[in-house]
Amino acid sequence: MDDPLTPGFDRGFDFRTGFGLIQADIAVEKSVKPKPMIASFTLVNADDGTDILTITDSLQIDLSTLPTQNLNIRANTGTAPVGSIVFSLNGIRAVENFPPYAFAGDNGPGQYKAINPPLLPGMYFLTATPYTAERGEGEKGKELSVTFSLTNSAALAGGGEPQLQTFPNPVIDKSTVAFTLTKPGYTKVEVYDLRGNLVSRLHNQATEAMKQYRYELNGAKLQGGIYLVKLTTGTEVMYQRIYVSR
Ligand SMILES: [Ca+2]
Repeated sequence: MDDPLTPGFDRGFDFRTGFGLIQADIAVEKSVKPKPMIASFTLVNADDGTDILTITDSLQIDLSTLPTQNLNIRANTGTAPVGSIVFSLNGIRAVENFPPYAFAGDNGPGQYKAINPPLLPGMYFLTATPYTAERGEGEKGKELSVTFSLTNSAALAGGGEPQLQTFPNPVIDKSTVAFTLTKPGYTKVEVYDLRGNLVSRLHNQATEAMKQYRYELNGAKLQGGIYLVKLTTGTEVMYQRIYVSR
């Protein structure tokens, strides 16, 4: 009866029927404004913009079964308007102001950028928090957090190479050195300058396979220039060149 679509609906009080005193349904809708929320996460193919799968909590994803390693993660929102979404993936923060809301950004609907460097096997902690205004400002909505793990059964079966990454690179103040082995064993990860001087030893211990190890590299203590991150296992030596920017 208090429905503006009802024929003869009167916005004021109707002395004849007593109806239409206030538009109660509209008043309630206005006072209980829905908060922005994150409904789900989707792993997307950055090559062709298609959805691969929904990332649910505790999901284990085998990278070798995916159509591409160029991946991005989209946060899907509820029906309430969203001003921005703040992502955190293993502590790496990203803010998206425009849909689609993708961790690594996009050039418009279906044109996703790939997460770079690509995600290595390991455990991931993903949170997205919606806000009513841009840049993570305004009122905070309902966040969604999931934990998922990435594996690579093909690399494990093939005894593939260890993976070593430093990001961001160039290093300005703090960067993360991450690595994953395909075979377990005693492993060292060290940073050298170009004259071969040891600058930092990040890791020196028995190491599990298919587990991502991460270390913080404090570039603020280093002079600007080129350095080498050296990973040494029982059978392999691997280098990554990094640049410390001043
Ligand atoms: Ca976007």
